[in-house]
Amino acid sequence: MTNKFYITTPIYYPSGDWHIGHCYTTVNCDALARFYRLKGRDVFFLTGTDEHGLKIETVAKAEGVTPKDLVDKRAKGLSELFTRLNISNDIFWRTTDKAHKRQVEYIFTKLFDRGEIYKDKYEGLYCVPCESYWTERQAENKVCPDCKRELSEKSEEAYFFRLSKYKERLLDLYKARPEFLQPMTRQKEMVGNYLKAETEDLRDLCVSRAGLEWGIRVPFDKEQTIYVWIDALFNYMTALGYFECEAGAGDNSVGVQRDNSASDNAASATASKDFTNLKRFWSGEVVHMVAKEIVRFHAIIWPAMLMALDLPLPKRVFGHGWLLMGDDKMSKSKGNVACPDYLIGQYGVDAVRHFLLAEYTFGSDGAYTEERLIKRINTDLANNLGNLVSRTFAMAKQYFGGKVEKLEKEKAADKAFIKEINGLLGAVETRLSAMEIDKAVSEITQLGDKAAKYIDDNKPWVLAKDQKTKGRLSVVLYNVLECIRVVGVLLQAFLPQTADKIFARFDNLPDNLKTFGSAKYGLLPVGIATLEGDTLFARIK
Ligand code: ME8
Repeated sequence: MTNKFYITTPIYYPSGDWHIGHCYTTVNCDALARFYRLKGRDVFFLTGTDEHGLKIETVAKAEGVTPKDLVDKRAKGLSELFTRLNISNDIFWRTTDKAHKRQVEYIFTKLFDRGEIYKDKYEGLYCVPCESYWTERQAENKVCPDCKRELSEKSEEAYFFRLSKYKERLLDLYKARPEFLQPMTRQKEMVGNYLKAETEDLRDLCVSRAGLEWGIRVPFDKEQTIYVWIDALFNYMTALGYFECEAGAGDNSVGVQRDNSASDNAASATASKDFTNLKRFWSGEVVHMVAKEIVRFHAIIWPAMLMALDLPLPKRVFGHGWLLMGDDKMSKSKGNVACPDYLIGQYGVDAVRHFLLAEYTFGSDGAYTEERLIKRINTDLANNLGNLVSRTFAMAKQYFGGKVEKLEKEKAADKAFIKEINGLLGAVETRLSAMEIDKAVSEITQLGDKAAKYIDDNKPWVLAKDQKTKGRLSVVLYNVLECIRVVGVLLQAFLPQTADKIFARFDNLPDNLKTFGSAKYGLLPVGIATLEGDTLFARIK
């Protein structure tokens, strides 16, 4: 398996307030990025903003600012929100970046030169908010199949991409590499609705708009602006500087400043990456995480464009479900959103992260309510994890003066519990490779439950009553402390702040006992001090 792992969120439209839907995808990608980094893989994690198009122009006009001012402000807001959420992205990529623009112009010209793009006249039904054309058959009652808003008639000269040509190759792709598009339900939707639709054939795609100010112009026809989705999809490669040499930037590096903010048009990136080698991430394991409404763009249009350029395809597109408000998708254009900053302020970063990771079956829709969030925090974090840590460290203090002890060997009766501790990393990894992110997290909370049961079964408070069972008492506590340390090791991928708080309860825990290699029983040194600390998660009333 390749060591390079490149994971992307969609690049988000800065056309409205950011909400927990955007955080949902990003936190889940963050868990994967962190997990594989801790596994020792070379990871690149992209998120960012998709800043061109009519929608942005319209919002800017309504707010009385320039599109550039609008996107600068909103991109900064999102990048700062992600910092507050402890997102470990390596880059915050923006499509108004000069390096992106230069590469998109180059790609469009190359597709035209290859005959993959041609000029023609377009007449059809258009959805302004989604920036998509629909046919009469697709759009019943002239309503957009995606956002359910009214479509308008539009006729224009435009450039077209020969999408229809790729129908068979896309079907072959799904057949040969079923992992390319997951979950399988999305694959069935793509085949049934677009690739083998009973009603009509896959049609060529209109890839430019006349008279749109805010976008990247077609380099050889300045009246035309490149369709925002083409501009946006290629961000996954322009961020790696993939076309920089060919586009004439003169070297193989990303043509961006590398500071850590998105305040101007700089991309944020971690200083440790070897930037001259970024391009190579495209030949590693590439995973695009998106929600289901944009699967069509990522699993049909995107691979077809890559095929047209004879470029390697991503390994996997995963289309997760929606957070709903009632029965409706939570969405900025509908305004029915939950505000991440309010939730972070109210419940804390890791509580919000945990909710977004654990509450919903990854891949399916789920309704959002604050009550659900509170219940999830109380069950998994306050009652399970928080309680386990408080109880165990309190007993270590009470019975052994705050020191790790192990006065005898473990017994045969401990084997099952130790096996669970040793199996945690593997169980989590298996879940993650199947994109069962919620289940990966529940492997950890389930181990917390097992530890609580182990304590109840072994009754340390009874063992403590008799000097003769002090040795056994030390083993029982040692086993649970080891379980907590191993849980901390795994939590670094999901709840990094909580992992640090757990580690801080052991005095000067060596760094080598925080690595994935140390996620096994028996490494915690005897004699290390156990410290007092605040409750990890308070119960919410
Ligand atoms: O589509 N539930 O941007 P966008 C779950 N710019 N996820 C949600 C969500 C919800 N209710 N609401 C939003 C775009 N998301 C394009 C993408 S990519 C080349 C261009 C998340 O701001 C989810 O990841 O509309 C969804 O696909 C994305 O935000 C849509 O973001």
